[in-house]
Amino acid sequence: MANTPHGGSLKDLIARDLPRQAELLAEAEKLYSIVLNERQLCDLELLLNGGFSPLEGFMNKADYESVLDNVRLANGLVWSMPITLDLSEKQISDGKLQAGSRVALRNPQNDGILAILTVQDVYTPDKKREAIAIFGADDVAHPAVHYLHNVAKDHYVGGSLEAISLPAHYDYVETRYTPAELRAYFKKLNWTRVVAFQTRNPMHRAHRELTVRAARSRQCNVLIHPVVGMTKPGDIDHFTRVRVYKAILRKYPQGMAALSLLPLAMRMGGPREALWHAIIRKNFGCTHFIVGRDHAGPGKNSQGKDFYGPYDAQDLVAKYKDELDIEVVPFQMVAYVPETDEYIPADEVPEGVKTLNISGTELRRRLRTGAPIPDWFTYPEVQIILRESHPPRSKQGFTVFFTGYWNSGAAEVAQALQMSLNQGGQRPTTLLLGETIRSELSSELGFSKRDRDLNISRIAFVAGEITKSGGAVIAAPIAPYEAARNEARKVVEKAGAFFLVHVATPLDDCIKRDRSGTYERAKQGLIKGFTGIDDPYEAPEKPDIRVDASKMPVSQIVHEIILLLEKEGYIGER
Ligand code: PPS
Repeated sequence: MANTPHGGSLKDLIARDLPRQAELLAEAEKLYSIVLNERQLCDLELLLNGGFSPLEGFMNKADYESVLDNVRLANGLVWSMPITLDLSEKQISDGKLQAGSRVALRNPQNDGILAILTVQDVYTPDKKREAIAIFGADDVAHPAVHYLHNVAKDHYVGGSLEAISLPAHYDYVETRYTPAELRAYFKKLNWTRVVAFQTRNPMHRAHRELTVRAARSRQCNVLIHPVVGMTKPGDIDHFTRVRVYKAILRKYPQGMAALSLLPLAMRMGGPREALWHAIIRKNFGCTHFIVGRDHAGPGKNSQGKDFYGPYDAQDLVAKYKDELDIEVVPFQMVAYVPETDEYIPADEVPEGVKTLNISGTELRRRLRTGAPIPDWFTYPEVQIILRESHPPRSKQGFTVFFTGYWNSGAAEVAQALQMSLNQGGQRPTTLLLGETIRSELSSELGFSKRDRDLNISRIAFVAGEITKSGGAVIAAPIAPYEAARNEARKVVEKAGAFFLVHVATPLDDCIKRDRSGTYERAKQGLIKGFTGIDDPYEAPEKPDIRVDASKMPVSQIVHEIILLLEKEGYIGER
């Protein structure tokens, strides 16, 4: 038998409201509607499918206050995390929202209607108080406190939900189970004791070992229950992680473990989050839950100290143990002992015995540089998956972005650089010369500041997409404005490396070298707003390379760029 849901019954609003679906949808189409953000969408999904039982809607003021002050709902049931719907003043006045209003909630991905909320109350939270009560400090270094102050709107709207539809998913659909589905799955498998493992990271040998140890100690089956909603910014994307979990699953004895994805928006709330996670797992039918060291820890605060102690989460769940009805299995990380080639709990390592570990930072470094990752740390299958989505720099894309006066020599250098890179043949190379872009992408644009900025942002968009796909981009517009260049860097750096090369050939030399008479026509006013003549050029403050094509031959400039790319690991050994 799967565990009893928190509060006694599963609040599967989808199942409850299914008979009225058509009627609710017809009503919702006429109501004022709110398009949820990504976090609200995650919360809604778990409210609708019963993952947040006994909640049947977003918290009203009484429940919210009680959760803040007492770690309980107003009815006394243990609950640790506010589940609130934050709205702006404008949304509240546009929708004339007050007790009794009915509002449609829409999916931001496709605008589809998911639910109707019947408003109980509209209230204004004291965000500082919430930050301190829930996360322990009003410090925006904490991602959820940052969210609270910078993303969450000013008012909360409490109310009950009627379900119309769950958000559709298109990835790993076969591994997404609602609480009801997971309970049915456990029943089918005859699993009566299930220990859930929460994770937002790839799993390695150590995690396999600690989950098997937990299962052994409590005679359980294992549910790998990773969060695929929202995790800590900077985490490895869930697409990669799920491939890893699927590979890890094959490392458990046949029939011991299962995988289900949890569309939760984590808050990184340490102790309170651990309690919340335990309640959620109870709702998914699990009887046991592993709470590790520094569970859902957000890292360092703005003073450089950890927000929570390593065992705060375990201590808080222990405090509510009698009311939780899910057995928490506290676990320290296991450590690898090379001498015996085994993993044992870190606190059981005898004194003087050497252990090995690879930190997350060190793993990322090895992935970035292509340095070997030992088999004792992770399975070869996992390593292959991680390397596919984190290719070493020699396989990543990059953009070399030139800027300089017209006729500075940048175009010649750009073309020569393309030849040189093509000769190496490590990746496809795209040359985006000013004239090509002007004729292919920006033919309707002129040379006002606005048009030039738009031109550069189009180049940046294309460069970013190609860089993301592993190509090399060489772009050579005039790009006279620092802000537009900085913006281009930001866009491209989301996808890979960006190198700014300033071809700082003095204007006089650019004019002297001009055999087409373009500068002459600009001087005569036949071309208006020409860069350097009657339009500004802002030299970049911090280019990665600055060269003067009137003093250095093209081949030497190219070589300087090649040396930089080699030093940064983008070209060279393959
Ligand atoms: S920008 O500022 O980066 O958007 O400029 P860019 O796209 O590189 O455009 C440079 C080409 O446009 C011709 N041209 C002008 N340049 C600067 N100012 C004005 N007013 C202007 N009018 C036309 C310039 O000669 C470059 O042409 P190509 O064909 O590339 O040599």
